[in-house]
Amino acid sequence: MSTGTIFNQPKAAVRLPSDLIEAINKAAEPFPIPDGKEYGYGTAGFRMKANAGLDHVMYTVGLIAAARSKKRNATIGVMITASHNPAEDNGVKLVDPMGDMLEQSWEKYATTLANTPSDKLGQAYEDLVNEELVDELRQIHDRPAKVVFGRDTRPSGVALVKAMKAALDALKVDYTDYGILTTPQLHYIVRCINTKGTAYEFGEPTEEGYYKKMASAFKVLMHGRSIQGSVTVDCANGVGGPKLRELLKYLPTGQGGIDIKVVNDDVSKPEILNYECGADYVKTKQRAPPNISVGPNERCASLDGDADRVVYYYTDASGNFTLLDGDRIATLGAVFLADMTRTAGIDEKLKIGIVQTAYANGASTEYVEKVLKLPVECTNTGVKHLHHAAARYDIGVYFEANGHGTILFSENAIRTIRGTEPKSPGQKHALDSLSACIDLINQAVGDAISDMLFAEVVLAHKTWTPENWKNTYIDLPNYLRRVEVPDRRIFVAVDAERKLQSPKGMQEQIDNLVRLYVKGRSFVRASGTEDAVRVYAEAATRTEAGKLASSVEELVKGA
Ligand code: NG1
Ligand code: ZN
Repeated sequence: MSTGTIFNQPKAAVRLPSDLIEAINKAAEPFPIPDGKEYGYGTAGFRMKANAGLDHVMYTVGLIAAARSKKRNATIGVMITASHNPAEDNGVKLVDPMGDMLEQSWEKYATTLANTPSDKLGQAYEDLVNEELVDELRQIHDRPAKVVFGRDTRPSGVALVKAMKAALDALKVDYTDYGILTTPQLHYIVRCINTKGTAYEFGEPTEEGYYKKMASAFKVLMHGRSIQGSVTVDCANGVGGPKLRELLKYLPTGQGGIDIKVVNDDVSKPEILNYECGADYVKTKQRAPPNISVGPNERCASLDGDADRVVYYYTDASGNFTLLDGDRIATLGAVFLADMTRTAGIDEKLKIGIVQTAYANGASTEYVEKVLKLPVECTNTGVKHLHHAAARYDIGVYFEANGHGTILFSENAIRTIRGTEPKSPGQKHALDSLSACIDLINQAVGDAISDMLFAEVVLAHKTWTPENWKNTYIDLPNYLRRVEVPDRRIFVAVDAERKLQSPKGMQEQIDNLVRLYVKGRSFVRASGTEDAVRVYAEAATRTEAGKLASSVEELVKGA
């Protein structure tokens, strides 16, 4: 990857003061690119071994965050985390003003600057200024910038913050270090800051504000109801543990309250982060973390290492494990919101839709279309794609099967819910509940803690056990295989990543295999976060799903 390739030569170049260029280069000196290293801003931002040159990336992210802040004339966020990855990894993502992911058109700048050697960064920053921060009055670069950031519990985060601060200091940019936060908390804070004083004020831009907002919405939704039994929450020994414990101080217990048992919340031993626990472990292994012991049919939930994913599960009296994944949370939420809008008498005014990826279980898609009779859409993998699609509905429910997702309410939905005069106590209750959902569900980004509270509320409203929840539809048995190949880039997927365009002829071969199985479905795509290809297969029985997965895996290996 060569440097500066994405920058067009500006007609009338703006020159930054030479002492600023020198300051940028000088401050970058302690963070060189290791020999032969190539970086890329992918679906999960930058992610790698923390000691393999991530400090260089962090420095350049400081430059990008500053430039983006000037461009948007707003506060930009930076979250330092490697989510469900092992403890020795770390990563970083930029957060746009409304608490959403960095606009895709800027990802290439992040990649270019990351791949620029330290002594060329001043020049690369000037190129970026010319590309994006010059208007007729040449004033965009003169705007003040503001950057806020947080990190998960990984010890490497401390040094990474230092590298980024070096860039922000070189540019004399104002910043606030929020210390240790969950990913969704940082997104929440960014959105609060940027909406303060507007008609769309999101909340108090503090951690306490986050807990208070969620807890008061929870109380409204729980009014006169009770949650059956307790829920055991596995926090992956990550940041979700201490933050969930903090939230508990604001939540009611007893009648109308919630009994949360927090487990795997030890953040004092970095090496146990995500180790044999957490949402990713449970979803990929399709079993409970070995150290969780709960009674039959008791609800369990697992968060991932930065608390933006959640999955539920339980084990019945015969010892059968059942996973209630992101597809289940989406359908549970959609059922509830569809019922509530009907009771509130506003269902005609609001369009509800569900957005999934190809990894959604085929049975969930069928359930949404045929039973719930709601529109369902499939997008590329990666929450930014789902988020954009969901934003086109009044109530857009989006979840990846792995438990990452949220529900978006449009301006029209918020106005309708909060502006409709109730004509009966039942209608008033439904409108109040919907209004509280807008606050309980994190509108900025998928949030494990908020999603979990929402799921608990819905189960309480419906007086559903986890078994009732499971019985809404029966998942098709499925396998997700990770296949290492010499070059994953030859696997080009189209049609929301459900079909392969290349290697030539492979899709026809997959189609021929799929035809042999009842309810068979399989697709192949290159991972955006790992150097591997993923094979997904589902079929009517576990044996058949396994056979289909293996035969497609063989095709991929032979490519
Ligand atoms: P890749 O590695 O591109 O499959 C994985 C997840 C995504 C998403 C991203 C970002 C699966 C199959 N893929 O992407 O859903 O969460 O990581 O973390 O779960
Ligand atoms: Zn995560």
